[in-house]
Amino acid sequence: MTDRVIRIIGVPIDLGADRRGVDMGPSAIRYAGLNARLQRLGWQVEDLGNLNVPVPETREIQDTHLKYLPEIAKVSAELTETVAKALKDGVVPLVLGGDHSIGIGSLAGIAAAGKKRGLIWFDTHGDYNSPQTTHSGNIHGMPLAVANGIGVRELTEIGGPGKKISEENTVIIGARDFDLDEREMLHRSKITVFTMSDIDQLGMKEVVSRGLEIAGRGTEGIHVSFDLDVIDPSEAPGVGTPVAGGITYREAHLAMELVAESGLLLSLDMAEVNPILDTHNKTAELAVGLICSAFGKKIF
Ligand code: 5AB
Ligand code: MN
Ligand code: MN
Ligand code: MN
Repeated sequence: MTDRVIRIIGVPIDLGADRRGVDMGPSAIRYAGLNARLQRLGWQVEDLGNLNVPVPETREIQDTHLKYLPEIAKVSAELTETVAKALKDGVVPLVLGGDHSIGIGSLAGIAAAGKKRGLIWFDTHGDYNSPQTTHSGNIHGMPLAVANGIGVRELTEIGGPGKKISEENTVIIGARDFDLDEREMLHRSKITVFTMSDIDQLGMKEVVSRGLEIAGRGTEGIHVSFDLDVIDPSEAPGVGTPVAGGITYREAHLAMELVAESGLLLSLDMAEVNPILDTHNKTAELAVGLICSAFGKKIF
């Protein structure tokens, strides 16, 4: 037996995205057998259930540059407290999305718990828009910027003032679709970006090794925020924002296996599973497989 505990926190939110359906992500991931499979790996699992999230039908969009801001700010604040408490309790938070606006609360919670952690953000997208640069007004395109202190105070000050990440220890892996101004802002930041082209040229093993070195340098460990849309839509059709040219099934697993081997992983988000667009829960099952790889599942 082990005293290692994973605390599951479901966040059934799709207010941050235009397309409906990712609010069902936590159910689909649990249905794919998450809890039992983690237990089989020797983990104790505490499932907190889901946070309370309003459905869009009961709300109105007030600001088209920041859709559902008050609702998302409220959910993010609750997630911040829940993640901070998990870390204070000495357990590993596993946050199930929901759209990727969950990254706001995860990262604020880690900061609120006083932890200096590196970050690896697996994503097709930069999620580095501000209310000024966004074309969509969707907050799931903003969480990394918010964590870096860019955006409105209703979001950036959740969990306290100041940046929630250290740019020098932040790495994006798998990027292939930026908005123009977002790209500019990322270039000006100290965040390291490994694009799909870097993965093609260097291979996933080298990219993740470099990413772990950067994220782990001088930190207590790392947080991984995994947006399923980083995987090619042929393998992960059920995602909020599918974009061709993503990483393969095996590259994704290799990445998580290397994360596990590093011993650095302290908390994890799985975001953007969309059961409406999925085929027979394939993407949710992939999400569970990746979570298991990240938490130490070995093939042999
Ligand atoms: B995701 C886009 N950059 O801001 C925007 O899935 C897409 O969490 C954001 O990475 C995608 O709307 C957000 C065009
Ligand atoms: Mn994302
Ligand atoms: Mn994405
Ligand atoms: Mn655009």
